[in-house]
Amino acid sequence: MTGRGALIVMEGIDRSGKSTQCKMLVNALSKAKSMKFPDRTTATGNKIDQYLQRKLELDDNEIHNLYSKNRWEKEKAMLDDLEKGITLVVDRYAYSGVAYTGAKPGFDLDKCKEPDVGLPQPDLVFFLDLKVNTAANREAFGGERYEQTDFQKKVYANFLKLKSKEWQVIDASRSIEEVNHDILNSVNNILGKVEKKPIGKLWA
Ligand code: DGP
Ligand code: NA
Ligand code: NA
Repeated sequence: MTGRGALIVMEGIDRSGKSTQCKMLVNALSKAKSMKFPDRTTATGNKIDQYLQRKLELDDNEIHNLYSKNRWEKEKAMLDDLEKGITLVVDRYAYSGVAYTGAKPGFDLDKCKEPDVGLPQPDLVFFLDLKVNTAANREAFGGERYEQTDFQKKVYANFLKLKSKEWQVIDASRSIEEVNHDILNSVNNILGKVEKKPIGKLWA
C-alpha cells in the first residue's frame, strides 16, 4: 500500500517567483499536481477576478469570505488526491487570505483566520522571501488591486507573523535554480515522512 501525498504550499508577496517555483517542483516530482488559489475558473473565482481587475467593488469582508469559499470548494478534491498518493503543490493558500486582508485597515490577523479554520493542513509551506523593493524592481507590479508597494509591505510583515513549524523561509532573491534546489531538497526530505501521517486541519 502506498501512503498519501504531501500538501505543499508556496506563499509570498506578488512577484516573488511562486508560480515559476510551483511549476518546477511539480515537474520534478513523479506523482504531483499543481493547484492555484484564487482559482479564477470557478464562479467564485470569476467574481474574485472581476474584483482584482477593479471591474467589481465588494466589501472587504465579502471578498475575504469569497477567497475562503474558493478554497473550501476544492477541499474534497484535495483530500481525494492526497489519499490517492498525489502530492499537491499549491500556489497560495489561506496564509495569503490572512496576510492580504490583514493588510487592510481594521482587520485583525486572528479574526482573518476564521473562515479558513479546518481546511487541509499543509505539510510544508515555503515562504518565498523577497523584499518588496526587490520584487518591484524585478518587474513592475501590474495594475491589479493590491499591487502597490505600501500595501505589499504590510502583506510581507503579516506573512512573517504567520510562520509556524511547517514553514520554511526561502531566500527568493537568488537565482531560480538555487531556489528550486533548496525547495526540492526539503520536499524530498518530507515525502516519506508524511505517507502514514493523517492529514490535519489548519488552525483547528
Ligand atoms: P495571484 O493570482 O496569485 O496573483 O493572486 C491574486 C491577488 O489576490 C494577489 O494580489 C494576492 C491576493 N490574494 C490571494 N489570496 C487571497 C486571499 O485569500 N485574500 C485576499 N484578500 N487576497 C488574496
Ligand atoms: Na497578482
Ligand atoms: Na502570482
